[in-house]
Parts: sequence; structure tokens; C-alpha cells
Amino acid sequence: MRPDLFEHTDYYLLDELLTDEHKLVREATREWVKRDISPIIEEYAQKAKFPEQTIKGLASIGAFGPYIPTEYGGAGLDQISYGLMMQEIERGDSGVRSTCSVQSSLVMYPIFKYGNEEQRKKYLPKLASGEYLGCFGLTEPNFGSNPGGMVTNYKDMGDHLLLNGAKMWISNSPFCDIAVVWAKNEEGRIHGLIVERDMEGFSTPETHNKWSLRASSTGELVFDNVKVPKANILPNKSGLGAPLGCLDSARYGIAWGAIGAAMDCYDTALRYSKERVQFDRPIAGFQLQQKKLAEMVTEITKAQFLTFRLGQLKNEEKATTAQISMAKRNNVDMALKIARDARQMLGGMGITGDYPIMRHMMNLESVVTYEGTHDIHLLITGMDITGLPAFS
Ligand code: TGC
Ligand code: FAD
Repeated sequence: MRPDLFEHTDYYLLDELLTDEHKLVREATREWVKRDISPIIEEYAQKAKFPEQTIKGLASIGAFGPYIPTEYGGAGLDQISYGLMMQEIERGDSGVRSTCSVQSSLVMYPIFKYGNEEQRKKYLPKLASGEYLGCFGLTEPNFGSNPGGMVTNYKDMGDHLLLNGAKMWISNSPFCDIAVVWAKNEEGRIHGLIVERDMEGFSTPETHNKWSLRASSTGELVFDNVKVPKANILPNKSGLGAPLGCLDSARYGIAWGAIGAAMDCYDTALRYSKERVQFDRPIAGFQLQQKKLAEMVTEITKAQFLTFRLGQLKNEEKATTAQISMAKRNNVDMALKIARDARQMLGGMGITGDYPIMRHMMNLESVVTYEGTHDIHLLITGMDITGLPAFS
């Protein structure tokens, strides 16, 4: 890939609303991405290999648990810093951001929020430092958009729990040290369990042949009579609302992350179109190309303000599930459209790995599906404004 010359988009001077700490976090993350992600990511994506060596680096910049209190190893930052970090990391690659979303919002968050003090102390510092990599098992082969139907279950055996079932499409499962798994008890109530790598009967086969998120490892979680200690059940929340609460936090990070991918595509297309000459002029001088660029910068700017305001609401603990859902849906859709237009603006070069656009575009095809599909998020907004759920 070419040298990473990325400059961020700030058409409406949003930087003036950020604190010094926000800008510091953003710049430090961007520097790390330019140094440790941009030079290697294309090769790893082409080979469909997870860049394991980035784990320690992500931990060192505070990307595992940015908003988890420092006493548990987190960075103790606010929600806007968390968002800006995800923006910069996804600017590098959605798969790398995925690793951070899963570790921070889907593994550390439930342990912090629904776990007891012993569990927090046992797992959070190791997850924050990257000594442990975690994954989150909600989706099953027959229950994706409708996780409440899950069949993975456990029985109380007196001195332990006996877990059976399978999860599918699980980010980082093939490398995980622990998995936060959602399963039903004998009464059909959903609980979170912490399953450890070395528990007998637990396996994590890798999913191959992905055209998207190729630098992220995806797999299954298979539980064949796994004996889980009772101490590993998350005691402080049960029901479908428990995993859905984690998704609020992860979807919020994705809303910021998608802006990063969109900015990278826009920045690349703008630079390329000013240099590429056809019919004796830079193609940036043609009206049809300017239309694409003008729409891109407009959509990025709108998404930046939507997400910044959402960050303020998150900081005040006022952001609703429906508001977060709207930002995830809007921003990923916006990024995907920008990636497609930017790809066209680079002509044939747009399909190569010399530029990041095609990789972003293919990655975003997963991002628009995971953490709730685009259509499920439309239905969440629909339910919120009408009071009528249209899911079933
Ligand atoms: P519904 O009846 O609406 O709700 C069930 C119960 O949950 C409560 N609840 C929430 N609680 C806390 N936080 C939230 N955000 C909540 N949303 C709902 C709700 O009040 C209710 O409580 P109670 O006490 O009345 O029982 O549930 P539903 O079955 O009708 O489903 C609603 C729907 C479709 C919106 C939901 O199931 C959904 O969001 N589906 C999409 C599934 C999804 O997003 N899966 C993501 C899997 S993880 C992933 O993709 C990781 S990608 C990895 C990466 O980021 O890299
Ligand atoms: P389905 O639910 O079968 O949906 C298929 C289509 O039907 C979609 O277009 C959907 O919008 C539509 N549809 C479904 N229901 C309705 C309805 N009521 N009305 C209208 N349309 C509807 N999950 C995890 O638990 N942990 C992870 O770490 C994780 N990582 C992932 C990584 C990748 C790369 C991918 C691709 C997925 C990952 N997922 C993970 C799973 C992801 O959350 C699901 O793929 C997603 O929730 C959709 O479920 P599904 O694939 O089963 O699609």
C-alpha cells in the first residue's frame, strides 16, 4: 500500500468543540494507526490473516476498555474520546476496530456492569492489557436478528453448570482466551457466562472464505457438555436486555468507526482526483466527480455532528438505544455509499490493494450486517416513533 497521507475532514470546525484530551487521544491513536496498521493491513487482509501482533499495541494506546475505570486497568476516558479512538482505528481497518469493540464493549463492559467484584478483578486488568483476548457469543446458526430465540442452554448440576449449544459468526473466537456466552437456564431465562479456553468440551472452529473483514478472525463457539463453574455466571443482570445493553455500547463505537472508514475513502478519492489527469485535466475538475466529492463531505459532516451529540448524551447517560441505533445505521450506510463512490472515482486503481477503498468497502458489508442489520435498525427507529414493534 502507498504511504498513509491521511488528513481528517473538519468542514464545520467540529474540532473547536473538542477538549484538549479528545484531540490528544485522537492524534495519538492516528499516529499509532499510521505506524502500526497502515503498513501491514493490506497484506493481512489479502492473506485473510488476523494481525495478532497488534493486540499489545492496541492495549498500549488504551483501546481495550477506553471508558472502563483505571482501577480495573481501563483508560478512564469519556465517551467522546472512546468514539474518536474507534474512528481512528476504523480509519485503519474495520476489522481492527472490531477487535476493540468486542474486547471493550462486549467483553469488558458486561463483566464490569453485570459481574461481581471478584470477576472484575480477575478478568478486567488482563483484558485491558491484552494478556487475554475475549469474544462475545450471542448469535446462533438459527437465531441472528432474533437472539431471544437462542437454544444454547445450561443446567444446574449442583456444584457446576453444564453448557451445551453453539454460537456462530463470533469475532475473535479462534484466538479467544475467554468468551462471554449468552445461554438459557432451565427456566428459559438468558444469563451471561464466562467460558475459558481450556474448559473441556469447548472448541472454536474458524470460519473461512470471507470476502469481508479478512483481517479479523471469525469463528464458532461449540459447547459440548462444558462444565462451567458457578462462579463464572454474571450475577447482576439477566434476560435479553443484558446482551442488548452491551450492544448499545458497541453500536455507539461503530457509529464513530464508520466515520473513520468514510473519511479515509473521501480523503483518498480527493487526493487521487486532483492528481489523476484525463482529457488534459485533473478529474477533480469534472462536475460529475465534484458532485460525488461534495456529497461525500456533506454526509461525513452530518454524521460527525450526529455522533458528537450522541457522545454528549452518552456522557450524560441520556443516550437511548434508539438514538444509538439510528447513528449506527446512518453512519454505516453513509460510509458504504461513500466507499462505493470513491471506488469508482479511482477507476481501475480502485479495485487494487494499492489503495484502501476496496478493503473498506468489503469490510463495511459486514459492519452493515453485524450488531443489528440495517433493516433491524430501521425497525428499531420505527418502533420508537410509533410505539408499534414490527419485528414479528
Ligand atoms: P425486546 O422485546 O425489544 O426486548 C427484550 C428485553 O430487552 C430489553 N431491552 C433492552 N435492555 C437494555 N438495553 C437495551 N438496548 C435493550 N433493548 C431491549 C427490553 O426492554 C426487554 O426487556 P423485558 O424486561 O421486557 O424482557 O426484544 P426482541 O426479541 O423483540 O428483539 C428486539 C431486537 C430485534 C431489536 C433485538 O433482538 C436486536 O437488536 N436484534 C439484533 C441482534 C444483534 O444486533 N445482534 C448482534 C450480535 S453481536 C455482534 O454482532 C458483534 S459484531 C462484532 C463486532 O462488533 O466486531
Ligand atoms: P438474519 O437474522 O437471518 O437476517 C437475514 C436478513 O433478514 C437480513 O437482511 C435482516 O435484516 C432480515 N430480517 C431479519 N428479521 C427481519 C424482520 N423482522 N423484518 C425485516 N427483515 C428482517 N454475533 C455475535 O454474537 N458475536 C460476534 O462477535 C459477531 N461477529 C460477527 C462478525 C461478522 C463478520 C459477521 C458477518 C457477523 C457477526 N455476528 C456476531 C453476527 C451478526 O450479529 C449477525 O450476522 C446479525 O445479527 C444478523 O443475523 P443473521 O446473519 O443470522 O441474519
